[in-house]
Amino acid sequence: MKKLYITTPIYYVNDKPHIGHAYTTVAADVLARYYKALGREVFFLTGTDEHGAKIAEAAKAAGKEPKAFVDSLAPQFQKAWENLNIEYDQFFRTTNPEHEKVVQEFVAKLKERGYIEKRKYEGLYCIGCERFVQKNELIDGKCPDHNTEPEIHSEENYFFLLKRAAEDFGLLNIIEKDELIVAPEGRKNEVIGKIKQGLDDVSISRAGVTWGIPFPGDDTQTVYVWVDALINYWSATKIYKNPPEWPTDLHLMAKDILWFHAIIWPAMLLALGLPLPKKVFAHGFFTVGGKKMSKTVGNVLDPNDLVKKFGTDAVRYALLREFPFGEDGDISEEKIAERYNKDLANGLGNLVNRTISMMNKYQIKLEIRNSKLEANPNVQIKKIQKNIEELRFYEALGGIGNIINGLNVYIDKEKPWELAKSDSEKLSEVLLSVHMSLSSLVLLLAPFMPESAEKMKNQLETLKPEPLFPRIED
Ligand code: ME8
Repeated sequence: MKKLYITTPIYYVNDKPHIGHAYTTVAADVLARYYKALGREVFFLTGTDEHGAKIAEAAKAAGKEPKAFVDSLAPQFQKAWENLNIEYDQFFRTTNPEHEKVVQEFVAKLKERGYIEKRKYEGLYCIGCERFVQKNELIDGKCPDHNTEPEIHSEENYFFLLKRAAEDFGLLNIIEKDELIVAPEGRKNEVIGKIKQGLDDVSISRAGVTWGIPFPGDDTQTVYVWVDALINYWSATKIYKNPPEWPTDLHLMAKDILWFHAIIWPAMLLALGLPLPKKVFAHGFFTVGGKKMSKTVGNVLDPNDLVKKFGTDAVRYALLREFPFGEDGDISEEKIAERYNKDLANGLGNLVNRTISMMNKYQIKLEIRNSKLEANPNVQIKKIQKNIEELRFYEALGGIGNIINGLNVYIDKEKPWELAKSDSEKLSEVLLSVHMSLSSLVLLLAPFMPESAEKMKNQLETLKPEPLFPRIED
């Protein structure tokens, strides 16, 4: 079977990583780990987007040359992913010289096939978004995402003939028929609606930006950073020793960049006669403490700080348990702390601890029983697996939470401490069935909380209890 090829966006290195980047990356890691545990080979790609005006400006503001600047930032992403226990297969950097070659070849082929044309263009450009914006997207003359006024850019550029490519290859039909799955359903409908409104061709070179890959055949221009960035997914199949096989199975991202992944990228691939990604999934955008994350507001959450406070697994868990993956939501340190105490310390941690402690106290030996287990969660497990496979992480964790609560209630109902006085047979059965259910939960928890699941497994095997998630006071 083909290696499952999963990607996150490659993040801009104009600043250090924040919790928004962590969100997508953790989700991708959960999926990758889930499939690996099932024995499937997986290639999980993440990385950094290092060219373009936005990065050049940030470098200038930091008083550094762009290359030195990106070289200092890319490792910060790698470090953050290490702290979050992200098991990616390759970390892609767009300044990799081998990638530059692939991009030039890719663009040159688009030109050869007649999908690139030189045109004069004037428009409003938002550097924060790294794209031309339309007047009707602005609020009080400013980009709503970046709260800055776009600049007027007037230059001769090379254009990718998006409209022609989409029409020639029937992109609309491809998306409607799920030959390229755009998910969730609501996003698919948005994309279809936008295609039906009509597509504009895309300027794919920049005359004024020197920090980029020289445009093939015209080194007065550089390749538009978004084109350079999207090609990373293809490039990865060319430049590594143990490469994944094209096409990608899943591109994960937030809704902010779905347009690039669901329209522009597939259209470029179609124009080159390359197979399309199987699925593009756009999750929601979250605010922090009710506000859009921004330096000015001062609510940008650093994943490293959160890991220090709550531990790797609690951060991974809390991110995906706060609101459904496809929807917008809100997150904050307080919410993570609450989740931690409620679900992890009082819920899971307490359940594991009390079960093992009672097994020790009442000297219950570990043995496999054929008895009908009242607390057997098999049916729920199937449902949870399906939820993970369909990227419903929130619901999957909700299902796990229900099993945990169910087991706690089961113990309270059966009262092992009373059975110990009257019915030792039943006592063993109750505790062993909880123990067995917990053992099967380990497999489901492992993709979300790899370290804790491992600890839990060891404790269940050795019957040596230790608090998994000590309560956080304050
Ligand atoms: O767009 N909520 O990079 P970027 C949820 N370099 N997810 C969030 C988020 C939030 N508040 N903020 C950021 C780029 N993200 C390009 C991508 S790919 C070929 C090039 C996550 O650093 C989410 O995955 O702006 C979003 O799509 C991505 O970070 C944008 O990262």
